[in-house]
Amino acid sequence: MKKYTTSSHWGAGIAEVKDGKLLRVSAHPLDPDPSKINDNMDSSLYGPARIKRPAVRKGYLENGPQYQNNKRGQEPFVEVSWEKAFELISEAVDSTRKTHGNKAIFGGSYGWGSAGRFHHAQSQLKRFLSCAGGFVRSEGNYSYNTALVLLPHIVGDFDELTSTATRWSSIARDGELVVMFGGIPVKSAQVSPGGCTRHRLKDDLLACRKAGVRFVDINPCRSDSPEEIEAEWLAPVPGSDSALMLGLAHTLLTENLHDQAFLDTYTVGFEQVKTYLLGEQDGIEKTAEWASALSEIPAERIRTLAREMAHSRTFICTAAGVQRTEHGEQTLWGTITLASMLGQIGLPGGGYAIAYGSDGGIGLMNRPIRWPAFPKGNNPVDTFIPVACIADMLLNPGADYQYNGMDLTYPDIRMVWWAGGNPFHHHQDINRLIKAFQQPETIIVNEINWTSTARFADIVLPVTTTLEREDIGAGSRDNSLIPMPRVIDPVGEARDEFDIFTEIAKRLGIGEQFTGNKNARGWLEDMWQALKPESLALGVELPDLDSFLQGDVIEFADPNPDTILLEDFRKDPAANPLTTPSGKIELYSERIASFGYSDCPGQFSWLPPTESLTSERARSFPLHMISGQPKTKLHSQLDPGSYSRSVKIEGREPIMIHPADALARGITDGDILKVYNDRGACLAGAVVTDDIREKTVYLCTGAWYDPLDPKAENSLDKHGNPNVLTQDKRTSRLSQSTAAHSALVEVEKYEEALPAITVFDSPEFI
Ligand SMILES: Nc1nc2c(c(=O)[nH]1)N[C@H]1C(S)=C(S)[C@@H](COP(=O)(O)OP(=O)(O)OC[C@H]3O[C@@H](n4cnc5c(=O)[nH]c(N)nc54)[C@H](O)[C@@H]3O)O[C@H]1N2
Ligand SMILES: Nc1nc2c(c(=O)[nH]1)N[C@H]1C(S)=C(S)[C@@H](COP(=O)(O)OP(=O)(O)OC[C@H]3O[C@@H](n4cnc5c(=O)[nH]c(N)nc54)[C@H](O)[C@@H]3O)O[C@H]1N2
Ligand SMILES: [Mo]
Repeated sequence: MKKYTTSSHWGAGIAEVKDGKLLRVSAHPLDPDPSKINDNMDSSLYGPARIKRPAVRKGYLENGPQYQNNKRGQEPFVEVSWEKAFELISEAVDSTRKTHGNKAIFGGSYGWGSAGRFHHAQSQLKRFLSCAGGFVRSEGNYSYNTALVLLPHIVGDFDELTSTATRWSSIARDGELVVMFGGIPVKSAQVSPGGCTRHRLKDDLLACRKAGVRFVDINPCRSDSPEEIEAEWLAPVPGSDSALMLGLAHTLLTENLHDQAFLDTYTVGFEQVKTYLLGEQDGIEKTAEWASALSEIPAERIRTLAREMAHSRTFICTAAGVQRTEHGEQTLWGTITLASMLGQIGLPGGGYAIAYGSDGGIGLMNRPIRWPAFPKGNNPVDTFIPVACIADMLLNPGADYQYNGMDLTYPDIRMVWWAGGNPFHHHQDINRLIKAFQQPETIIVNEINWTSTARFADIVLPVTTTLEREDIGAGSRDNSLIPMPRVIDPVGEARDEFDIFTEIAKRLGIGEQFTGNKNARGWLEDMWQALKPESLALGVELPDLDSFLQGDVIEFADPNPDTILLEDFRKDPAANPLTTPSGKIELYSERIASFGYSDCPGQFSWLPPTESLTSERARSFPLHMISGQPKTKLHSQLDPGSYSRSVKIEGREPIMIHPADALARGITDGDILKVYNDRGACLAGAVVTDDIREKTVYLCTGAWYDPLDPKAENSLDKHGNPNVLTQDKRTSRLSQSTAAHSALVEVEKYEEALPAITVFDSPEFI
């Protein structure tokens, strides 16, 4: 047996290979808290869902491209040679750009793909499409998009702020109280884009607890935060965090517990906050009682918590998931407003953080240098969409919409090419997405597996996994270089994306432009050489590329172990102004106010959600569904793997439900439920537990969409994909982010014979 170090988004691992076959990927010995997601690797690598050969949808092969009313997802596929696939694709790219221009090609291709600096699927596709004349791109992400758009207006660039996030070590040393909106899901921090060598969050949290730091977890679900931190659990109505924050702020104000000196020196707009809290703007005073009615947290606890926060060194952390709700911008503006009133921003152990726990790096580690990347080239097309507008764009060509102060128009898309993402995993309201996916003339998907997205394509290209190609691994917030040697031969006829795009580029006469006259090894060599001088300056002498690939991780020193967010700004705000219009924290933003968006006014506000337990709609669908990240996989990746399957109930994704809600519906633990609303329905396996608040259910994302009848409209999903239930509505016109966590459903026991899961088999071929 041979062992090789390798990397994935869930960390460095050891690939164990015998007779050319992967036996398993085991934990890296340096990792104190390795991810079990690795346990899926061997079982999903060779399964029937693996794409073995290029394939074309029958109707597309017979009739060619057609605009609108396609039958994607309903027809069998025909396996073809690579040569035939290249020919069809070259024709489609060329005719699309000649007839409709390059702005008819959508290459947004959102998704996580795999670790590795060179074989990054999205970069490969984007470079190719740029060379071919350009494409419509997407902006932002599904993760923390409101932060990406809102924060530059009110405090600064989000990526900059996360790379200077206060370290947990600072909280252990100087903090007393951590108030967590959305908890601190250690399962989420097992994942880090590009990988990491050590998973640190659990140890860092335990160190805080040992040092006497107290935790309050404001979260409809208890079990997402580790038990060992002994957090007090407050379970609000999902989507009510902004109301709760206003109630806390009202207590701080009316009991004179706010730090007026901090507010005067470092912020603008507190006067507006004050008038809003006191009800002078809308006639509603945002008292603890008012907040309690919306959040169901007792008013007295809201008041005492506000006092505890004012009298302690307090750190507020808001999980990314909390902004993935209607008006999600407000939960972040609220976090910053509250932290400003406490006046501890920039002090050790105090202040705030956004998206701690969403990533194994934030607040824990940083990269020592900017790792090299495969250059995407210059895209000559400047049309883009906010990433979550994909279905809106495909369904409404030519329609006007607003985004971050801009008036934009949706392009008329004729060709979609996806590489490294799974929109049938990540997008909301899959039944609407299915309609959107019938619009374009051609859809091409590069994939490892027969995901639902691949099943809704015209041309499907099988690509290699990280274990079948060589690469340089490095996490975007990690301090190590991780070798990624090729450890097995490609499965079936799978090819590397670089190789695929090289072939198509040649046919379009842009071969040299795409390859830069280098093969994959040549690119890797150049990237490796580029790392050498900077590494040397940090005291690390890199070996040659071959020795690295056959060797082990190379760790650098932590570049900024003592970071405290906005420390310099606090010390000298005149010398270190923020990048906001005023140079200060903007509790009222004239710029945002000037956009005139009723769904995102110029200051932190409570905007009642249309889908929540306090909305009218709860009469028809009385349970709030949260759809967070799955512990056993990364999104939809490795869903056919053994660890992912081990938690399923009769093959269905588990759904958490409170004992009272279960009892009222005659449901017992282990029952299969039909989860439904007016957008769709899916099956899921009941986990009856008081770790979830009443009237709330929790169905993780990640189960591959598996329709009972692909030809029926709004078919039942047999497997448990929450996105057949979520709404395809944005947080606001400001950021146009996903509001996935705002969804109401009803559940009932599924009494019919259980249909078999078929999405893990290959589709029908003729
Ligand atoms: N309801 C609900 N929906 C959500 C969320 C939620 O909280 N609730 N969360 C959202 C968030 S935060 C995110 S980031 C998204 C994630 O959504 P995605 O990033 O789209 O999900 P993944 O399953 O990671 O999809 C990656 C795909 O790339 C494929 N892949 C891996 N490596 C390669 C490669 O080298 N080449 C190619 N061509 N393909 C490759 C994998 O097989 C997989 O199908 O989901 C979002 N959706
Ligand atoms: N194992 C694993 N780890 C992952 C991923 C994965 O797929 N699997 N995905 C990665 C990605 S792309 C991302 S963006 C991050 C996301 O990381 P997070 O955003 O931290 O994860 P989520 O599970 O979406 O939500 C976080 C918490 O918000 C809580 N929550 C939901 N709605 C509300 C609400 O209305 N109020 C309050 N107070 N809490 C609420 C949920 O109960 C959950 O505990 O995770 C990353 N890590
Ligand atoms: Mo994400």
